[in-house]
Amino acid sequence: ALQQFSFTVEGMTCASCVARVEKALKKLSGVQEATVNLATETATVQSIDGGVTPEQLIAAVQKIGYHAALST
Ligand code: 9UX
Repeated sequence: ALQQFSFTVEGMTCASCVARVEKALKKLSGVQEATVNLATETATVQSIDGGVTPEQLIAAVQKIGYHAALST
């Protein structure tokens, strides 16, 4: 089954930023879909059970230069 994660992504200023973040997320193990909303600064990821963790998703976003954190 799929699990869904949502978290905040800050520091994006254009549509290419969005594409960069989505691409980085989709590379991770088990990720089926990743959608980033620039206006709401939110990423939503669908991943297969037992795949990537939220911490790994956030680390991948930070690695390419954006600020990511678990939503509160
Ligand atoms: Mo747009 Mo984002 O020109 O890092 S790609 S600002």
